[in-house]
Amino acid sequence: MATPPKRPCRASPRPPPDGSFSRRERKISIEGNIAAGKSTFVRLLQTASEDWEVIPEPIGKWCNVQNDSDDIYQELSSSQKSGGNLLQMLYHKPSRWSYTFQSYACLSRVRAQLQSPSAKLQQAENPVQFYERSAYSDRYVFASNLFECGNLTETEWSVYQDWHTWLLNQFEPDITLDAIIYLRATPQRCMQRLLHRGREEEQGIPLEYLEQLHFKHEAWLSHRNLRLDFEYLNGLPVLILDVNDDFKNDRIKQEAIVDKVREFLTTL
Ligand code: UDP
Ligand code: D5M
Ligand code: MG
Repeated sequence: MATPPKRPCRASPRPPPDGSFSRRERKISIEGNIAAGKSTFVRLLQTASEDWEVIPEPIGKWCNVQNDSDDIYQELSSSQKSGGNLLQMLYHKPSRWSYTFQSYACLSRVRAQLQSPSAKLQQAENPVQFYERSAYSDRYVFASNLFECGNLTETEWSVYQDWHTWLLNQFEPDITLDAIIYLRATPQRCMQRLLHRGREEEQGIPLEYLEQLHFKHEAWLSHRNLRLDFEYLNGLPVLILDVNDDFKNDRIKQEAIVDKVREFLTTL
């Protein structure tokens, strides 16, 4: 007889009344500053195990916002279909676009975090979904910093926090994370990688912005002294990986990193 799985399969998207809900797959968010190396890291994880699935950040959507449910939209040519570039708009005029960006970023993160595991992952023995960032970094790193810099007004920040808390609570436990992996690099190293990557929208980002985001990450995931509205986040296991030295083209470093991830998973 087959041994029953340690964590029973998800039968319905809602918890049973006795609160015994659990899902098989682990959900782990990969956090870190802009250009720290998250996408490079998740691509590495994707190839490291059949049991691991990666959900990248939906940056393509932010750079080309489209309304494809609109009837008129269906009749447009592809050049007419090209929508707004919200990331560019955010960097160009943050005081105008921060709130809009945060609404769309959060919507796309929640959608991503609700994504069911692929058919392949459902067959896996120890399935893990790795997300490139989460709805929590949206709020506790980016939105919070934009507010402190005056790019979200008091009213926008209050409204945002209100619906963010409500929305995420509605979708618990489906979007609840099991752990976080924090890729830590100095703001200077991130700036170097950002320039090397050459994403057009980001070329005017000053070092100061990366420093602000770095301090937010540190407070949240290293010192763990940020006040968080979601109680469970305070006790969430966090693996900190130093990625200041290049790992992209170094097989030995990559193997060491993957080993650390495997070891971390055994502790969850
Ligand atoms: N990169 C690098 N060495 C590393 C990791 C990343 O040169 O060890 C480069 C990568 O090729 C890219 C840039 O740094 O050009 C930013 O990396 P990525 O897009 O993975 O960062 P993210 O913004 O997703 O954290
Ligand atoms: O991040 C992708 C890009 O998107 C980078 O310029 C930061 C930006 N980003 C991501 N999430 C947010 C939120 N919530 N607010 C503002 N800006 C955001 P990368 O680090 O390259 O993966
Ligand atoms: Mg990325």
